[in-house]
Amino acid sequence: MPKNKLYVLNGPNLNLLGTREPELYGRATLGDVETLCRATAKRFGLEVEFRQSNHEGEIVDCIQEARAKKAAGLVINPAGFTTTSIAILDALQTLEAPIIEVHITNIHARESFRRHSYVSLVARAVACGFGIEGYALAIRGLAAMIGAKE
Ligand code: CA2
Repeated sequence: MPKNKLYVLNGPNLNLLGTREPELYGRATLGDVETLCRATAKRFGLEVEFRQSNHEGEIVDCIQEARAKKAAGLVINPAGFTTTSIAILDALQTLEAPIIEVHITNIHARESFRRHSYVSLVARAVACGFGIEGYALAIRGLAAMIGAKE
């Protein structure tokens, strides 16, 4: 089976993108993010499994699914679980494929409690502060890491 599937996971409240706090998170919706991810991945011959959940255990299930399906890589915006979830960290630690962490905002320029990320312990790279373009950058970087050519 060819390893051409990327998982793009989104944590709690990201389903609200584009509907509230546009000054912080912009006006693009999560649907726009999905379209951007699919278009970027397609340039490298990659497919995207795009998910969002408000529930920690569901995100753990998605990570386990990515492992079982032998995903070529995983992009995750853990949102509010970034700073709290050892369960998500534990699940990510079982993956061999590269993991890229994305944050729409620059978490280092916000409240100090947003700065500590459990996910960063296992992420090969982090994109933060680029708005939704960070997802496209993450996929381009992942493609380079796994040798997928444009
Ligand atoms: O900048 C990011 O992408 C964050 O991961 C977003 C999280 C926040 O807890 C992280 O510190 C940084 C919050 C996601 C909430 O998404 C909303 C989107 C629109 C309106 C309200 C919330």
